[in-house]
Amino acid sequence: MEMECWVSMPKVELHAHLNGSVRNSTLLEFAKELGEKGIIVFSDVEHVVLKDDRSLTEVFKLFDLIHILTTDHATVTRITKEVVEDFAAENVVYLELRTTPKRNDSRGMTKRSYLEAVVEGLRRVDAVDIDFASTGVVLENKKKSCYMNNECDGISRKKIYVRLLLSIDRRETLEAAMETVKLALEMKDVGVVGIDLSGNPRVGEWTTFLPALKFAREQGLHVTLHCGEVPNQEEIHRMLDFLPERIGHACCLEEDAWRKLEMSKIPVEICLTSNIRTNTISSIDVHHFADLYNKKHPLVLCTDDSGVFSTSLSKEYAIAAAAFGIGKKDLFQLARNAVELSFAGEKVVRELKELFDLVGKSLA
Ligand code: 6MZ
Repeated sequence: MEMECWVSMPKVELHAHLNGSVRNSTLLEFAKELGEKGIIVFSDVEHVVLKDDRSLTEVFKLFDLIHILTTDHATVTRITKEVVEDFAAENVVYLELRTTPKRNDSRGMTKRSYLEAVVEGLRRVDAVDIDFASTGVVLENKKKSCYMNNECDGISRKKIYVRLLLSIDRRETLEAAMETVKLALEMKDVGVVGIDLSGNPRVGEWTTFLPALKFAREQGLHVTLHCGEVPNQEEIHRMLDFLPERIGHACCLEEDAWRKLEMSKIPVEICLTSNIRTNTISSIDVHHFADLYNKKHPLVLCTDDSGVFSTSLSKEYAIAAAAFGIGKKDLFQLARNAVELSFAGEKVVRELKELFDLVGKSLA
């Protein structure tokens, strides 16, 4: 099927890391600037940024590099704006964007000021209309908005809903994680809806963060965990016992953990290209997506790090269609079902479903 059909379909993105979703061209532009200032050697960085196949270990080395390139408020604002506009351009109608608030004393950056820079990026989005605040603030032109330009009358614009998840990095201390959760609570009115636990799965113990995750949940924040990116069965079991509202990846589950996942019905954020590129799954035909999909387990297709893995949500749909033989109508239904898995709340879920139903009618 033509790529265009996956691009034009409305989609929901629930697992995208901000710094992993930066365009290569933007990263290279930053690298050039830092190279000219003598802070880094441009050619070394260029080689790493443009490399295509990476192990999981190499991916985390690349994130350290990306973080060097993106550490100041103006840069964080710019990448946020670009990432949202890129997702909107391929008709992602709801984006739950996650990022790790970072403190950087040398730049006068606190976790709070980092997050404020992200929110400023949302405010600067101008290529499309954006709804990013849970209180319902919509920044839009006076023009009517709709999800696809080509279906509208030329005056209308695309619209994207954006909500934020704050990530706790497994390298952090419990104290830093608590700071992130408290920040999330303070920033609920600019669309922060939950907490994610991510970072190098071979680093740290997830139990370190359990008090912060429990606190988040008690305070009404939604929680999603990266679970089973490496085969640590003890951790996988304990994570599933915690009953997070969603988990990311779920790649390395042995039989009893797999059964536990199926029984629990915890929705899974599936990142096909990421899993294949990092060799977490050996090839697409043995990917657990097929089993979950056939068993009607709640799941959603996601990009993870569209910049780092040179992918897009449309490509992920195209890959699923080709690898598992799923037709457009069924993948449209999968995208529509994913609306229910968002952390955005009833009103947004209702509005998104209406939008999907409107488009669905035109497909029928
Ligand atoms: C685990 C990942 C990840 O937060 O700086 N991250 N954590 N597994 C993955 N699979 C490949 N991909 C990204 O975005 C980058 C950060 O997201 C997490 C890592 O902590 C990475 O440093 P932010 O915007």
